[in-house]
Amino acid sequence: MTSTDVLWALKIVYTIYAFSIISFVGWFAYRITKKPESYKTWLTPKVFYTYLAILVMIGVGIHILTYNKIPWVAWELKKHKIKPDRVFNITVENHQFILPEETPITIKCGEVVKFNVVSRDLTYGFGLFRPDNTMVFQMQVVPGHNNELLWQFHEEGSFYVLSTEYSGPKGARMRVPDAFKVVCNKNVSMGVGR
Ligand SMILES: [Cu+2]
Repeated sequence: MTSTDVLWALKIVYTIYAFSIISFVGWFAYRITKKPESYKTWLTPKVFYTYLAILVMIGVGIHILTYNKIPWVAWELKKHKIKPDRVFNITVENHQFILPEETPITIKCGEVVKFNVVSRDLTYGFGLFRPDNTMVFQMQVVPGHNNELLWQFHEEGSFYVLSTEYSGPKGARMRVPDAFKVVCNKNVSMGVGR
């Protein structure tokens, strides 16, 4: 499954789910505006709570079934067991990303890299994007914490960094063009060159 397929599936699933929840609110509005004498309805408390229970089960179910489809969640779940090949310590301050090396920073295909992003003031986002503006991954950068993300690149190209979290009007300009460059050596990826 590609990320485009995943996005489509998620859009459909969550649209249906959102409408189910809206119908729940609709039920409440219907009940509250009705005159007490006309209270005979098939929508009894029993039906109401059964529907609520089903919604909760579906909601939890969607998360359990899809967590593996979101590209960075699998890494998130096993990252404590993985030793990265390279670590990039990135600082964010005054609406600016401070990268540890001169850009573009070159990464090899297959290398496990850890992005550790620390904010000195606001909550930001750390997102990595392809030149066609599709997203590779993103995470929230909360001040006072080590915000870590593990990644292994399998695609060659140049990637830019953009904050994915609202941090005031200046946040929209938090873009580092060509921040990372991924180089895939065909021999290495075929297991010959090492
Ligand atoms: Cu969620």
